Amino acid sequence: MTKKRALIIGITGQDGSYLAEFLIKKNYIVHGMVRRSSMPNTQRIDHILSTSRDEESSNKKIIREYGDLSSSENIQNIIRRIKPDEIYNLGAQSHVKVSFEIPEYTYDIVAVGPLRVLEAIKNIKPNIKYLQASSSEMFGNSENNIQNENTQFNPESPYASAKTLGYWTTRNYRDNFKIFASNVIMFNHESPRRGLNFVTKKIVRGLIEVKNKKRKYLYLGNLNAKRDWGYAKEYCEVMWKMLQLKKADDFVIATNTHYSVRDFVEAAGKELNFEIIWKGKGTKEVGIDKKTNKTVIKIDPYYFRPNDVQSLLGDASKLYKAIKWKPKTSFKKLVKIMVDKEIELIKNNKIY
Ligand code: NAP
Ligand code: G4F
Repeated sequence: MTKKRALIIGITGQDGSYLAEFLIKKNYIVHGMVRRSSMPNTQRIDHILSTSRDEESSNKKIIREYGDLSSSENIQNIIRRIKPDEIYNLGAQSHVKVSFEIPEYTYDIVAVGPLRVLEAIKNIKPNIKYLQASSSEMFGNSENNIQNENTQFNPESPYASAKTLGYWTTRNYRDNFKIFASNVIMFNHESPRRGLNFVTKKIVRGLIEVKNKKRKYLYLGNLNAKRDWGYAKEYCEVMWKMLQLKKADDFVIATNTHYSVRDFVEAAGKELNFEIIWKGKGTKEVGIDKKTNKTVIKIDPYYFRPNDVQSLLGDASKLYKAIKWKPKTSFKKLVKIMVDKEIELIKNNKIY
């Protein structure tokens, strides 16, 4: 049987690396778009990165395609050459706060990027199946306490607005040009491979460094925001399942539970033998380790956003029904996975 060929855009990121491992196990030939950089940016995929460009001798490894979502020419050349069966667009400037600082760049990559890919699919090989990584951030501060596929979008950051454009572009190409194009509307998902400046990874690494006396305090922003945190490795399997359905469609993926940033600090602290209690209010609030009476958490307004989404909670029942999938990793387990792996990474002087 001929092997299926997938192109993953954003392969060096958290999700791209898990998806690549999964597709390789499924016997796919996997090509991955890697941005050119002056320093290696492939830490998360080095263990599965081929040294060969040849599909035959790549031997269950990823073939690197240098590329960038900012360039139509580049995207078209890659698609024309490798003619994939499936494209997973996970590439993005994915940090919400950063999007307020570089809105134009964020729109270019996050909103126009999907358009560039879909236009290339339409013109080069319209039977390619396309998956767009959409975001729960599109719901913003919603009037609905629980969000699903029918909840109105209310994007409140440049990132969310750009993702909303990407979402609609995907639907337009599905409806107007009959392309198999689906949106996976993902609520927050974390793992040891999460980028260092997202709050979960920052808390885990920061608290370990406080424990190891490498730093005195961990500085955070809004402690009260609630997120529906799932495990990234599980969500990547869903992406593949969505492209195996008979019809393209849009699905929310979430755990249907949510916790605050404060809860995450306490849970990660517990794994590290801290007992964190809170004193003070607003920017003067501190997190203190009850066992030593030392302050470990401080607030730095630098981490506040011009507008923050206060609560996200997903209802993924449509997905559960369509592919019989349910999340397996609880919040507590996720925190433990992240803490245990981070201790090992720090010991080995490694960053994912
Ligand atoms: P991530 O770790 O930040 O990875 C983003 C990937 O996009 C990286 O491979 C990055 O390359 C690549 N990228 C950035 N700019 C690019 C450009 N101009 N051209 C090509 N590639 C570019 O994100 P993630 O957590 O894996 O998330 C995957 C996708 O899902 C993203 O689109 C994100 O917006 C979306 N999403 C994530 C979550 C979540 O909770 N994780 C929730 C909803 C939606 P470098 O490694 O070179 O930076
Ligand atoms: O970890 P975060 O930066 O994730 P955020 O903004 O929810 O975005 C993530 O999830 C989206 C899906 O809903 C994705 F689309 C997006 O790509 C990304 O993966 O922040 C989570 C919460 C926010 O309310 C933030 O204000 O944590 C709060 N927070 C508090 N202190 C902090 C910090 N966030 C960061 N990054 N750093 C802090 O020091």
